[in-house]
Amino acid sequence: MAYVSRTLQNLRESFPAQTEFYQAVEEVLETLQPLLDQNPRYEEQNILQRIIEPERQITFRVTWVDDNNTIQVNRGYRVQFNSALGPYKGGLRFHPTVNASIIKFLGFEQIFKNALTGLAIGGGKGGSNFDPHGRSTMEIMRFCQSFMTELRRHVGPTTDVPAGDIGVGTREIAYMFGQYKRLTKRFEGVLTGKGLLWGGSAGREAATGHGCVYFAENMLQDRGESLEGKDCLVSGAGNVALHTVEKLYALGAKPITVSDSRGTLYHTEGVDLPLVRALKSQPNGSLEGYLDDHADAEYTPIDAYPDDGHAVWRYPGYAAFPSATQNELTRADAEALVENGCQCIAEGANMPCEAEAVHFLQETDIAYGPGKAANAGGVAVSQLEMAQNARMQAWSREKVDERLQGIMQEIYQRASDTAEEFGVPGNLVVGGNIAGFRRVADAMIEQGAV
Ligand code: NDP
Ligand code: 2IT
Repeated sequence: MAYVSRTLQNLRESFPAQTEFYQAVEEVLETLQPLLDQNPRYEEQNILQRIIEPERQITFRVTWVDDNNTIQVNRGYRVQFNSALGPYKGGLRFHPTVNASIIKFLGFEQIFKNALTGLAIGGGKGGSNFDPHGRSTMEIMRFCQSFMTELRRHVGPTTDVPAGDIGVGTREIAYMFGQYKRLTKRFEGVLTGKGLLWGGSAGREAATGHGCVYFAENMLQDRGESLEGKDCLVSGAGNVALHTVEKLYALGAKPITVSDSRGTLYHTEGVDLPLVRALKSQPNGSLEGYLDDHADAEYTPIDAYPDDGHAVWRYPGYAAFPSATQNELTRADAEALVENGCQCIAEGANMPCEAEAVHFLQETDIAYGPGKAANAGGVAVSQLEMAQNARMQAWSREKVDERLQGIMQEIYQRASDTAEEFGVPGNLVVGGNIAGFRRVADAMIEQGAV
């Protein structure tokens, strides 16, 4: 049996319940055949089996006391997936759906995304099944402190440097940093996404969303197009989504949707960003309240398409920015987007398109920027934060933004040139995967069987 199918079959048999992890691995491996054919040493060195096996996986108990003095228990994770290119780097997710499959899929994607940035960072991911929704600030603080009490044994500025992801923003990073410092007596760059007063980088919070829009502009520029004056569909209403909306406005585009775990908001005039921010900054804030200020907007509850798909992708728009979560865009959604004239999809979220949607999109001539390339701006600016911390410097917002624009352009160029090299011009799934994989695999081979 061929190397790729053998590896996938082994993986499926080893972890039959880890469907998201399997999906992420299959999506990468199924694009590598032309590279493997060209370079038999990847099989000789058994790189596929080595690269899908995390170097280390840590699971731990997180015990904390809630506001009713009840003892709560959650599960904590850190998967240190691959350190061929640098210290493990990747976010922490706090969401009730977090399990080993989710963290492994995110860690696996992170390896190739980080490699594509061209920077010296390995891949890792972590988090907990803790649900921050409806929790008080004090509960969040106690949870973060307990989480870091264990995590600190495994992280460090040249070992493993976590950051945010779903449910983890500047506030959570701050509480974890405080606890790390208390336990270790070390004020150092062990986390990124820190506050600007204590070692954070200007522009990190906005970097994923802004970078994703820059990536879309790069794809479109090559086709003689741009986002200016165009209607855009954005899903999610968190860090990535709202900074995407912000940058779209800055470039003269019109974002007409946002969404969250309860529903989709559509406003043909363009979403009112300050109002969305105000609604979402309330504990458990809902987008439905938007209609009180804008009666001409439309709100659709999340379960409007119970069988297949999501309301947000059924509106006509020139470009789509899935920025909420994995598998939020089905094949039926992708078909609807294309049918309605969508020309560009840039993934702010990790693996937002189901496998069938990815396959379908590659057969169309839509400009499709997979997450490993399009949302790499966040982790890239995280690495700039590490560099600033190491030199005890703080760069201006303008300098960071300039670097971010340059990095997003380089990522696009790398993915696009590699697609061309392997005879599939414009296919950034193939180009991105091969370019990222080749860098990691070559470093692994040089470092020997470790
Ligand atoms: P946030 O927690 O700030 O926002 C997440 C948003 O997505 C919220 O609006 C949330 O809804 C919604 N959402 C989460 N889970 C679901 C779900 N199961 N169904 C529907 N909606 C959901 O997270 P981020 O913006 O940081 O992350 C969004 C995506 O971007 C994730 O895929 C993440 O992995 C990816 N990403 C993030 C980076 C970063 O720097 N933060 C970097 C690269 C990628 P609600 O408000 O109701 O909870
Ligand atoms: O998915 C991602 O790239 C992130 N959540 C950001 C990782 C980081 O270390 O900044």
